Amino acid sequence: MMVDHGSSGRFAPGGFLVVVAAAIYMFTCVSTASPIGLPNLRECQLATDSSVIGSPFTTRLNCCLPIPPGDVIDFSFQKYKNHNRRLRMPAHKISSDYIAKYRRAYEIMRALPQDDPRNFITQANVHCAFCNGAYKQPGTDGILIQMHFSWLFLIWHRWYLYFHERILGSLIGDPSFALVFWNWDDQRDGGNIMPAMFLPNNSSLYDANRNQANLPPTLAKLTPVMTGNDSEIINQNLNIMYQEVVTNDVAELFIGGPYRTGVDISNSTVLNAPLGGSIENGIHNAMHYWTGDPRQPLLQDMGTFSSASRDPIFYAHHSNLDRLWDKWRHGMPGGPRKDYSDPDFLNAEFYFYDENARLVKVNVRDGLDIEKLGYGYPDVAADELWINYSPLPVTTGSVVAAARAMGVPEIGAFPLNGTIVLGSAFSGIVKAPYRKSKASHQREVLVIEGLHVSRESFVSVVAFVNLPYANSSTATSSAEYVGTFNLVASPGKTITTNVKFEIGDNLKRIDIQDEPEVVITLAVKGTQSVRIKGLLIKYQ
Ligand SMILES: *[C@@H]1O[C@H](CO)[C@@H](O)[C@H](O)[C@H]1NC(C)=O
Ligand SMILES: *[C@@H]1O[C@H](CO)[C@@H](O)[C@H](O)[C@H]1NC(C)=O
Ligand SMILES: *[C@@H]1O[C@H](CO)[C@@H](O)[C@H](O)[C@H]1NC(C)=O
Ligand SMILES: *[C@@H]1O[C@H](CO)[C@@H](O)[C@H](O)[C@H]1NC(C)=O
Ligand SMILES: *[C@@H]1O[C@H](CO)[C@@H](O)[C@H](O)[C@H]1NC(C)=O
Ligand SMILES: *[C@@H]1O[C@H](CO)[C@@H](O)[C@H](O)[C@H]1NC(C)=O
Ligand SMILES: [Cu+2]
Repeated sequence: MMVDHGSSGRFAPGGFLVVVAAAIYMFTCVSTASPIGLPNLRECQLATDSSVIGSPFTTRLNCCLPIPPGDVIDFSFQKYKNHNRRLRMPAHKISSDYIAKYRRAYEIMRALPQDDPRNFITQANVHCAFCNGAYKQPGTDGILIQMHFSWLFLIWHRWYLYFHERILGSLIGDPSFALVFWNWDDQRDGGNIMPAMFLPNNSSLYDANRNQANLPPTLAKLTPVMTGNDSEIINQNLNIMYQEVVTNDVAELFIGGPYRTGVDISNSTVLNAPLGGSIENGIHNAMHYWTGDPRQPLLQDMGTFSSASRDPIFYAHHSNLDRLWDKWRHGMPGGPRKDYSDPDFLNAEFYFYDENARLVKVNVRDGLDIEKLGYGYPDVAADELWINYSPLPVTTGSVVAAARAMGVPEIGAFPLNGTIVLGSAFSGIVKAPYRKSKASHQREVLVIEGLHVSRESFVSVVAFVNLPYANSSTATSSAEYVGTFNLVASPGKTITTNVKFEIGDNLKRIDIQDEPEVVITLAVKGTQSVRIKGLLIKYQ
């Protein structure tokens, strides 16, 4: 049901449908918690994006990985200790010599035999295999492994890039070779366009499957729907960075929620998927969407997980996410922030191929300190622009009374409100708990409960407070903007998850932090129907 807020009045509630909450709320209980372990690589199945009937893409979905001869190696720091430290530079600032070296490394990688684990397509298939359901979680009845939507997202991709970088370096005989990072968050010094090194069509760094409307000088847009002139886009980008990286300062909100053996993320119709963190659900998916080719059914290559890392720009994109995790951890005002210390996080294990084409076993714990892994990032002066961004509100005072008069409904926590189908935008009045109950270490958090999406095409849900007339192209530069949940397409699959955003900082800036109720608006981009079970504001 699509409803245009603009035409039906400033505070119109939007289209929604409350379905009787008769459905039984099902949890898949995991009796003994345990970390995600290593799959049996001999039990591989075709990855499951294949329901796009008639799409030529279906033939590309066997991403089962080769099993090299010899024993699996345990990762050790010792082995890598004497190599040069690898400094990852911003893609828009490296020399032509460096670009030539980079091209050469990818040329050699692309030319390796197909059954070589270091071959470019096999490297890309590692992502497909662990993100599109080729392998099962050990100790379960066939629940698939999924390296997105949880606390494993950042660390798994860090290890993925770590070995990819070592392979490239080894192919050109340069152990100090480092990936570049795509500095799309830089809104001042030229990082926020597609980096020139990936553009020439005669290079190993080129990929034809990109959005041709987003070539330079088009500015990167850190949410999928963004309008305005360049300076407005820059302010929106800065606030998106501020909201995702600065105010979401606890591990669950930034890194993502717990993912343990027995949890099914891959195609969940019941609420047992953890949540992705702000950086994953927000900019990470937004930039996959922005780069992917709208001429392709699933916005390949970057726009869907099974093909994303067939574009060399993928590794530069993820390198910036990795940099921002490190920045979040060590470089924010207010002192260092904490990763998880839960053993089910620290002891999760993954397989990767090393530069000798052998299978290596790594764990989360060993990957948390990039110094120990032998690489690093330079300071980026333009980070200060988003760290110190101070979004101004566009509203004055609470709009709850006016919204109520216009018929905006009260929405409570599940199960009281059942299933709500969001139209193009949905607004509800939500109770805000009394602040005195808040402990100093706690964050005030909006929980979008039981958000359910089928993944036939890209979907985005943009959240605002105190802005009941917002829609998916409303500017994200003001203090009313809370955050965005983006989801790349994966046909045949669904996801049901709670989405959380820190909102205490927003409420203070609007000066409605003591109000007993606030108006929450969820604006939807995309053609898929999006359902939620309830809205809740709490401290955690
Ligand atoms: C590659 O780019 C050049 C311009 O730099 C253009 O003339 C040529 O048609 C392009 N080739 C392909 C295959 O796109
Ligand atoms: C690739 O094309 C560019 C122009 O777009 C040209 O300057 C360069 O020499 C070409 N390189 C090769 C290896 O053909
Ligand atoms: C961009 O738009 C804003 C708001 O409409 C306006 O104030 C500003 O002057 C515009 N800037 C440019 C460079 O056009
Ligand atoms: C549930 O939603 C309805 C609107 O359909 C609203 O009137 C009611 O107050 C809500 N109840 C709770 C407990 O949120
Ligand atoms: C979306 O909201 C903006 C204000 O945030 C308004 O200017 C615009 O007209 C709205 N668009 C639609 C389609 O309602
Ligand atoms: C996902 O789950 C739905 C509902 O249980 C099912 O119909 C569909 O076949 C599943 N898709 C895949 C790819 O397993
Ligand atoms: Cu990924």
